[in-house]
Amino acid sequence: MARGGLSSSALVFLFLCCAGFLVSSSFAKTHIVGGGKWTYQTSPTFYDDWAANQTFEVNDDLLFVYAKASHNVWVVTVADLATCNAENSVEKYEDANATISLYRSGDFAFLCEYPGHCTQGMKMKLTVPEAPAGSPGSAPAPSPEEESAPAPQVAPTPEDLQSPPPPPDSTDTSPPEPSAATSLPSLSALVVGSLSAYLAALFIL
Ligand SMILES: *[C@@H]1O[C@H](CO)[C@@H](O)[C@H](O)[C@H]1NC(C)=O
Ligand SMILES: *[C@@H]1O[C@H](CO)[C@@H](O)[C@H](O)[C@H]1NC(C)=O
Ligand SMILES: [Cu+2]
Repeated sequence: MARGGLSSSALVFLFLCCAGFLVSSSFAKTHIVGGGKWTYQTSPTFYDDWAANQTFEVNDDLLFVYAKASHNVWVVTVADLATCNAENSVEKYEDANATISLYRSGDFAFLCEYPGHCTQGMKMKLTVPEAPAGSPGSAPAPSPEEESAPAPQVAPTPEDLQSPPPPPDSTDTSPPEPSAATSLPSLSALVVGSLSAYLAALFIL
């Protein structure tokens, strides 16, 4: 009994840490812009294309990876982005590896303000969809054909579905998929699961 105590509490600790990490990470994600570096691109839509492939939610973060004094990130309007006009920007990130919060739904536009960099592909616009109102009832079951969340983005292509489709009966035990669009069902399942595991472990102790 006493010998088993240590390993059981260690197990509970590990489990709670793990569950806490998953819960927090399912609330706000950090998207590494372009999947790597914020730098020159041959295609002027390189970062737009990357963004169109992401599932953004309000309060997610963007991480721009670049070295200070090589590039920067200035926040502009979509209209100014079209002409690479930085002069109206009031939000300017100059330090390395800028983290920028997508604190609201709607359009965001970013460019590198160094001369010529925007026209060499260092620009990006994206849209954060509105959070579904009354989330519990809004997006309980992911439909197999496409996401049901209101997403004014480009239509998903077949290649978008990189993970196997969810089982048709999505009741309790959906796996905590970090990139899944609907985090709420799996989140509550996770909370319930970790609570019951915790109680079970207490009982064993
Ligand atoms: C979007 O994601 C799919 C699946 O991972 C990938 O094949 C495709 O190249 C991506 N498109 C862009 C523009 O990144
Ligand atoms: C920025 O991020 C890159 C990639 O993670 C890392 O190699 C670099 O050291 C970071 N720079 C700073 C100043 O944190
Ligand atoms: Cu630049």
